[in-house]
Amino acid sequence: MILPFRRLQALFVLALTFLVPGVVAKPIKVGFAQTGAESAWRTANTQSMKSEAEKRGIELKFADGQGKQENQIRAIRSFIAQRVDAIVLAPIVETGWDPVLREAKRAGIPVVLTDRTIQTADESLYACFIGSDFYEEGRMAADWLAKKTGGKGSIVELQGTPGSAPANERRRAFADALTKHPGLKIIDSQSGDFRRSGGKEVMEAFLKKHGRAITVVYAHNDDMALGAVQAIQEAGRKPGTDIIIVSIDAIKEAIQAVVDGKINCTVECNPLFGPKVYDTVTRLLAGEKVERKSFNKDELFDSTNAAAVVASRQY
Ligand code: GZL
Repeated sequence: MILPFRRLQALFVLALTFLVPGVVAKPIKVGFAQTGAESAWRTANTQSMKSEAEKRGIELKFADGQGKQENQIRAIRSFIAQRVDAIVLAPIVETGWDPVLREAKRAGIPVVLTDRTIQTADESLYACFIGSDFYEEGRMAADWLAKKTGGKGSIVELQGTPGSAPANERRRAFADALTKHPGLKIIDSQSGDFRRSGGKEVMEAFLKKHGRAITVVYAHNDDMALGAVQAIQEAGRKPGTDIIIVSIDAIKEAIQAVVDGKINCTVECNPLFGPKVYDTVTRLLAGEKVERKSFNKDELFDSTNAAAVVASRQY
């Protein structure tokens, strides 16, 4: 296997640091293009990436995409110009990445996708994906709901960011699972963009439009679920009792809401994978082969287990 020049260069420096006393390895330089700061999950993910880089002495160039793909593309071009050793990308949406990832490939800079996946015909444009299995999360949420409701209910769905892998997969998985339960129907579905304010506003509109017909909320993330809790309370109804709420992320505030009976179930989507990302980057730069897809372990929290874990939750 012929390694690209930059990889050989990195290996040469690495060898030098072991063979020649006093020669110190230059820190790995990583460019990280984050989606934005739309939710508590995202804040925890950013914190994990920043604190772990600091702990390992990795020079992290951090770019906040502020919710826009063009900002992330601009950041990747800047990382290429700065000749970083590796690029980490949490792609806000699934499509439109090939041109800029081809530029990174031409520059010999490996790209690691974290958190969200992309759609591309050219699988060589990125080295690997590290994140959660969104389809499995949607399936777990639907199966839990079917058991909780005996397979009956009128559901309003709060979707995540349009075009994003988590929104697409969580919606598809939930709908697929519901085909086994004809008594469970999605009566309305709209994006709250993974934001608490978005969840509240969309839920207020749903309550005005459907009133007491709504018996279930399925939120693609906890921030929107917590916004919906607020809207339901302001409408004089009891979240978690009058309306069952099923969500995803398992942020600490949502698990506390499960303990308080305001949210009924949240499926974990662990954001604390900074260590796994940098382990993978280090192995890539050493010329090692890495797993193409590495899924984080996610579990489900409801009234049977939330109280036991809430105090120890790290995000
Ligand atoms: C999932 C992540 C989603 C979270 C949201 O891995 O992409 O984006 O579920 C976050 O909270 O905004």
